[in-house]
Amino acid sequence: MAAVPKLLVVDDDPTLVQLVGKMLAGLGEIRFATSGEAALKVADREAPDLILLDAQMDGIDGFEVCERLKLRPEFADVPILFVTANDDEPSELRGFAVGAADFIHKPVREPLLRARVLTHLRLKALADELRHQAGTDALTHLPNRRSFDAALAVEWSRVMRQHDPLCVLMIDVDRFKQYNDRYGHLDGDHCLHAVAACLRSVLNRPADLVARYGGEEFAALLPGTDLEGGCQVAERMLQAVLELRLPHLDGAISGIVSVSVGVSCVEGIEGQGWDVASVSTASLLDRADQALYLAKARGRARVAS
Ligand code: GH3
Ligand code: MG
Ligand code: MG
Ligand code: MG
Repeated sequence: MAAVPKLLVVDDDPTLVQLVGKMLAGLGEIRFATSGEAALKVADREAPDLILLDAQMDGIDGFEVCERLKLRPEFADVPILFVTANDDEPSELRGFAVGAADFIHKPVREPLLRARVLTHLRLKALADELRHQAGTDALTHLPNRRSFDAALAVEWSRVMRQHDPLCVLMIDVDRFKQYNDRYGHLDGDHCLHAVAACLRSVLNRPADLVARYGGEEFAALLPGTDLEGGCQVAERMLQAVLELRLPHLDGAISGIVSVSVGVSCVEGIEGQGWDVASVSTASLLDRADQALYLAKARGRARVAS
């Protein structure tokens, strides 16, 4: 969540939208919508941290807006507070059933509105922090394997829809067991931290991702990149790690830390659609692993595909 949270206020009565907006002054950046249709559009564009939603509206009503947003993973943690004139049990139950976090009754009273909004913003910040921590490796601050697998699943569905190429790199520090044996685990940790930052610095497209896949192994995901492009990125990573010149007397080359990189790619074959044997995330990862094994077997500190 950004330092200043975004709040979306939805009501088909423009006067009420303005009034509620005034009552929320200072709690965040406020966006407005005066219909369900507009609410869905603004929510999509602005990624709000909290939504105040009128239940009764013509067209798409609040219940439907809530239900539609809650079907999407990116809105799972966004609190939706219904603002409603009727406090009958069935409609409140219906609201909770479609994912409402809370109910606020009209006429809206400022102190209670602010207290409720503040409480839900605190919970949202906590949820964001937990989600971030669950997806981040504590030592290197890179995304962890869980994040990588989730990103791979998202990119995979795009590949199947749009027939864009997708590249995976497996990057493994050479002779790292000997590094720990000679320099100790603490220096080993520092080394992994430095290599991680270096790998990340090589990537320059916003959609590219490098994660700590496990131990001294990293994995990169390069959407829209073919095998040739992936091999170029892999070479840049290899060179960048060498340029760190981290001493490793038992290393694979020249007394410095190096990595080996395996590259695999999925690309549609022109006129034939997909190469069926390679069409799964498991086989994509498996082929990157096999390429990495090849790079190791050929002497390490190199790229193989
Ligand atoms: P290769 O060149 O074939 O990759 O050899 P290697 O020694 O790098 O491979 P191996 O899999 O035998 O050893 C990996 C080592 O990485 C062993 C393990 O102790 C070390 N390692 C894994 N995670 C960490 C970590 O978080 N910190 C430190 N210091 N060492 C780690
Ligand atoms: Mg209304
Ligand atoms: Mg290794
Ligand atoms: Mg390894």
